[in-house]
Amino acid sequence: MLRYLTAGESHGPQLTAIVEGMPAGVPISASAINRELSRRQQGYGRGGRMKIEKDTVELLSGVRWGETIGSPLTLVVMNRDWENWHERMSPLPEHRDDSIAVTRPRPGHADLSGALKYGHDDVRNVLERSSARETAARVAVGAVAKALLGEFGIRVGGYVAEIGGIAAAAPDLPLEELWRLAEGSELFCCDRSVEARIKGAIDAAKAEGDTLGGVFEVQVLGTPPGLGSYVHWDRKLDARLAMALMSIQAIKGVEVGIGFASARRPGSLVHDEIIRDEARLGQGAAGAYCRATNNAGGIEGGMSNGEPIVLRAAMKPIPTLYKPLRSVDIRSHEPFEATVERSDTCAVPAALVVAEAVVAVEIANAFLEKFGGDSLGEIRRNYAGYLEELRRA
Ligand code: EPS
Repeated sequence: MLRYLTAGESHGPQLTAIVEGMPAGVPISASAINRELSRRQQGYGRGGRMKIEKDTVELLSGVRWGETIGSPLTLVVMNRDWENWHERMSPLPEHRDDSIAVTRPRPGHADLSGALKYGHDDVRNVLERSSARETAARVAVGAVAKALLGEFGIRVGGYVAEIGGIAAAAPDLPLEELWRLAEGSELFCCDRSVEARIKGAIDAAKAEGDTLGGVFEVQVLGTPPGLGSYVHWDRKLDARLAMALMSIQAIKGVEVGIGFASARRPGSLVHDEIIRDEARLGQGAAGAYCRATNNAGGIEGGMSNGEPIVLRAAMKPIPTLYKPLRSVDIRSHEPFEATVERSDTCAVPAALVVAEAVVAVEIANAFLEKFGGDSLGEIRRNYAGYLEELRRA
């Protein structure tokens, strides 16, 4: 089983992730991880903090001479902004300074519930960890998972489908071409014709002190049928993927395949007919069974069915606004209207990169559950045996 923990505050010295369960022999390069970290920092609509940070990973354990050795990996991403926060985020009691306490919770953030839950009267103790800065650590972990999946021809990618209510349609092209189109876009979307409109909407939101959310789609190509299981609720692949996506800061909804639209159609227009295509034997992982459509988004009964896995997620607008929303000071109990923390106007493209990472981790975990071994070679043997069975099925 692949599992990980992250630690670190947004303005603390560093983010740390420990990844346990990676088999030995998987090639890992810091540059591949850094590529993902850099993607997460991009996207039109980011704020001032991204000009300070230049995220790169340090591999402190579990990798030797470019390959995993089976022991836990330690991944570290330093916070450059820490330079400006040494005393304000110091672990030392002599640096306590009550005059800098944050007492004004922002609507939409973890601020108020977090302060009530942990008994804090300084909201900074909440917002430092609830901040989406933590997602840099998850993207580093996701890059490791992508490296493992890549050894078996499984690829994870995606694009932004909508920002601020403006849809960016994906042309009818193979998914990997759509990923390439998205890669060349500042908005990570595949429809150049709406880019100027979306950027204009982000600029207008920024000028008004407002923020914008959106929708993105993540796809997984090359999964064999049978990842996850129908036998128990917490083994269902769709449930695990939905949890992973919902765990990303600001995500409010997840769909698998056509998702909510399936509730509005009769069954005959939802379920994907099963066909056989002998020409597919020997190509990729799926065997000869395939589907006429992919409304299920590649998952039926909590298991992958061999079609591309298709997930969509909705991100709310970032709640740190320059435009005032009503709130109440937690010490004076007085209402107030304005609170300003530096913020992004739109982080939907960044959230897509985080989503790819958390999806890659869940798929890698399900893959290791089914084919797991202690080394890449052992997993390859297990996987080859299953593919052989699929070819005969
Ligand atoms: C965030 C607030 C901003 C964002 C941050 C997430 O940080 P700051 O308060 O330092 O300006 O920049 O995102 C990141 C630091 C990042 O790496 O994505 C928040 O409140 O969630």
